[in-house]
Amino acid sequence: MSEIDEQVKGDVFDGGDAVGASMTPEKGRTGYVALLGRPNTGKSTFLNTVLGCHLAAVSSKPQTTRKSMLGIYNDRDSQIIFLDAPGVHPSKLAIDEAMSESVAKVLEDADIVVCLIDPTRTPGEEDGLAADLASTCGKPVLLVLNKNDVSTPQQRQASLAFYREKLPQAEALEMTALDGASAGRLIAKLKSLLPEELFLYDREDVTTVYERDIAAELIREALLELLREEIPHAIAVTIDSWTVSDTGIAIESTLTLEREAHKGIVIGQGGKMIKAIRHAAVKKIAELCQGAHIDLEMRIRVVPNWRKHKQFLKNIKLWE
Ligand SMILES: Nc1nc2c(ncn2[C@@H]2O[C@H](COP(=O)(O)OP(=O)(O)OP(=O)(O)O)[C@@H](O)[C@H]2O)c(=O)[nH]1
Ligand SMILES: [Mg+2]
Repeated sequence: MSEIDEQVKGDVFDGGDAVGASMTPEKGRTGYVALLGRPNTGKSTFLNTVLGCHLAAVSSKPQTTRKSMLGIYNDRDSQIIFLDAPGVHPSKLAIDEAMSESVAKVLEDADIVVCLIDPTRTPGEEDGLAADLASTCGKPVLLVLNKNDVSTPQQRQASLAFYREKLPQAEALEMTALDGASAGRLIAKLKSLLPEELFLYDREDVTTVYERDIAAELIREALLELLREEIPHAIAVTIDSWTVSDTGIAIESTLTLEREAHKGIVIGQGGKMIKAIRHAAVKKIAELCQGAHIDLEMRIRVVPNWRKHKQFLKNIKLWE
């Protein structure tokens, strides 16, 4: 089986047809919508809620999304192509620059920008950066105050006032991304703003990302859930092989750590931690792959300070 055959075998994206070559061209409200915001505002949560499946990694830690992900929302009369961007934050390392480039690309591709705000945190430097990008990208911007379930009216007012300084004309909405009905109101708003055009993707497509790349994200999600502080941020996950057979899917992956000292933490006493990580990751990947049996191998290697090396980031496709 060729590499390409292996990649398209997944149910998530039938990459058989080129974009625009759909066999059943249909028309409706459609366009590209960027999800912009500082880290941890709920961009990926919103994407998962509206797609009705767990494609994007979500965690309570900032900088969960490292690379933009495309998610396609389809309903009877619309197809909204969401671009989930990494959270906007200041650049310190090469990986931050790669993430900033990813955000810039998403804004370039967007017809409408949804700027997600987390009012539970007092606006700070990252909010300033997000507001700057939104106000200078030249695209229509919707300000969306997320986490309505846990924020106070005063917090929402303060956050809105902060963003309105740079985006005085932008329309604002409140939302709870964890709640389908609430997220649905943003969908309705977007539908009212998008033009009527031919759809670019098949109605069944949910994303253009291959299952193996989503699986790498889900392993990262398990790392973020189980490891403390900076450790998960200093790990890169790559999928080395993905073999589908009658008995299930065999996956070989590599966790690249930044320091030898992190090995012991990731493996844990008697291998307890790595077992827990594998268990959590297998559960998430099996769910993604419609309950298939998952045989997951995880190798560990150390590449000192890999987040500072542009060439390494290119090799693992974190820098396009
Ligand atoms: N209470 C509440 N929590 C939310 C809501 N939306 C997201 N969260 C939580 O906020 C945290 C961050 O969510 P993510 O979706 O990973 O945020 P993100 O904006 O994609 O973050 P980055 O990828 O780091 O930029 C997670 O713990 C979510 O469960 C919401 O509407 N209400
Ligand atoms: Mg995210």
